[in-house]
Amino acid sequence: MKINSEYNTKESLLKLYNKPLLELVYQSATIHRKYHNPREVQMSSLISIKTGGCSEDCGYCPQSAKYETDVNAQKLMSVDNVIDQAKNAKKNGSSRLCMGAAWREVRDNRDFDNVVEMVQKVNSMGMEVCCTLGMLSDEQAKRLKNAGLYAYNHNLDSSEEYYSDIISSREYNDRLNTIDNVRKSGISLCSGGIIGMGEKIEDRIGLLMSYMKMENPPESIPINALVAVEGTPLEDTKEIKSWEIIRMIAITRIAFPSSVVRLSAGRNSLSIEAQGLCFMAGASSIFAGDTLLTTPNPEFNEDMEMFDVLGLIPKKPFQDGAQPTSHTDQINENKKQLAEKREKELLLARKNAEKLNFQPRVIKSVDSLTNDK
Ligand code: SAM
Ligand code: DTB
Ligand code: SF4
Repeated sequence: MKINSEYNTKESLLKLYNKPLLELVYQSATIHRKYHNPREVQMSSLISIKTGGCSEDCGYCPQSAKYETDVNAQKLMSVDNVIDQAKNAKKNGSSRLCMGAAWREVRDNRDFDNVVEMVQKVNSMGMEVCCTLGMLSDEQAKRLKNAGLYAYNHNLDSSEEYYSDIISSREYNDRLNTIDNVRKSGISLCSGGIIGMGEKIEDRIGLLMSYMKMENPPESIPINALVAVEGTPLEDTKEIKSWEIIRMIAITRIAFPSSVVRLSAGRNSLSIEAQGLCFMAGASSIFAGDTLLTTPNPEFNEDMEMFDVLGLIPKKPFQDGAQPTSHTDQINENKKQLAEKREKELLLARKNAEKLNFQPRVIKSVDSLTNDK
């Protein structure tokens, strides 16, 4: 069941949100175990393949070039480096890899060509590959799908009403357009939001209502709690209480019974008990590893202890959808063929020069040409 039509209005969702906490958790846990294995939690790893220097002004984000934070802008990581990190993540039990780039939008350039290659290689390792690269055209979405991308993450982050309070460099509709392009390409959609940015409860409900209105709501809904970072406009925002996260997870689970609800950023301030209630309420995924994109996350060993204490088991890949096939990427293939052709031409030219006994002119050193000595 994609949506729960009992809760497809703002009023019904608000009433649900305000239910006595344990009643709410009991209701969401009941739905959760009907649609999911309650012991399974997916470990997903994040790699920040392109960090910092982003032209957008998202008020929560330490990677925006508009704010002075500790994040230094870096170039796109190399394909080899990404694959090494992906192998390590797989070895540690992650079945999904999410590659994030601090881009406003994807551009058709060499960096994107490399991201396409990363997608092909990680998919061939048998992991679910997810990308979050900013806005995407329909052609770019098709190219990623062809390369074997499993999911695309593009968050609406809050309600349409609250959006302009946190971001001025793009509009809600821009996000919706990318979501549309992802949908048209057939890539699985991961889209959710952040709570604890100073929004009202109605804005949290508004975020879910945006997904309710979709013909095809997201298969994956990450719920992030704001990680307030020094230097960003939201640096002094008061941390939200764990039960607000639990409530948000519970209503998301009830409203979208078959989607995967992800307990995402903000786990560093949650006890094992609080996280346990999040899993009970319907979360079935975490980001594993001591760093999210740029901010801290619980250590791998702490999470292993938590899995042990709570009796959780890591979820295997492709339980909710088949592994995509990676097809040849024509742009990268043409580039490769051109490079091979050039290499052959160069080799031939060298051979011909040797045949003609061509001796390159030896240029005398500058010293020997001067009369200074
Ligand atoms: N640039 C791309 C974009 O904005 O879609 C991809 C990367 S962006 C960092 C991915 C998501 O990270 C954002 O949509 C937001 O939900 C989340 N995020 C960023 N900074 C955060 C913070 N300080 N606390 C919680 N979540 C955050
Ligand atoms: C999502 O919703 N949360 C993740 C993932 N999708 C890309 C990112 C969280 C980022 C938290 C801030 C940081 O580490 O920079
Ligand atoms: Fe850029 Fe994404 Fe951060 Fe916004 S959230 S500033 S688009 S990296």
